[in-house]
Amino acid sequence: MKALVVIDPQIDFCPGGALAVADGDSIMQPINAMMDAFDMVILTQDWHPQGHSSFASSHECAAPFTLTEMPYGPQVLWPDHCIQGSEGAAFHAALDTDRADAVIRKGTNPAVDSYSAFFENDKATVTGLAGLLRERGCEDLTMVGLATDYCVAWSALDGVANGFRVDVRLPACRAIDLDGSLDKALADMRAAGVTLVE
Ligand code: VGL
Ligand code: ZN
Repeated sequence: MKALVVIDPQIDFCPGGALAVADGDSIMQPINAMMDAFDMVILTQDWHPQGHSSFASSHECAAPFTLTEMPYGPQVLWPDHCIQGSEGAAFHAALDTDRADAVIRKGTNPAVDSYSAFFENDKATVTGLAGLLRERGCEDLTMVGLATDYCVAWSALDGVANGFRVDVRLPACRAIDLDGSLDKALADMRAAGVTLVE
């Protein structure tokens, strides 16, 4: 059984959004075209409460895209984005969401960010996705979405760590690329046994 895991295909990560990823909207149609080849389609949705601790605006004198230290490790501070119920948190209109078997929302704990579809950034709190996939007999995961170097990479690495076979289809991903983060993410995924498909 094969699942397509579509990471954060949301308005705020597309041009014009609060944390826009260059060309992010261009992956929606290619992702739609992939869906029929899979037994399951999972969507993740970044879903933060107002005042989330990953927002620069929640910290005094902190600029977006700078680093801070959280109890669970280093954390990039982001512009406010994907606020629960906001327009920017909605799925991009060009994505065919009807085919989705499940939607995993993440980043809801105000104190902990959550890049990965499996774990919050504390590496301890689970989303339940691994259990869902295992119970459905799914062992092969294909990941696409936004952003390659953050939520896609962290999800792919945690997928492999959870014992799934994972490939990432790079033409259906787009990156933020902050200070070399894309090269690092690609190297980390390769080293962990994620198959990168050009
Ligand atoms: C993401 C930064 C903050 C992502 C989510 O989807 O890659 N990046 N929240
Ligand atoms: Zn976020």
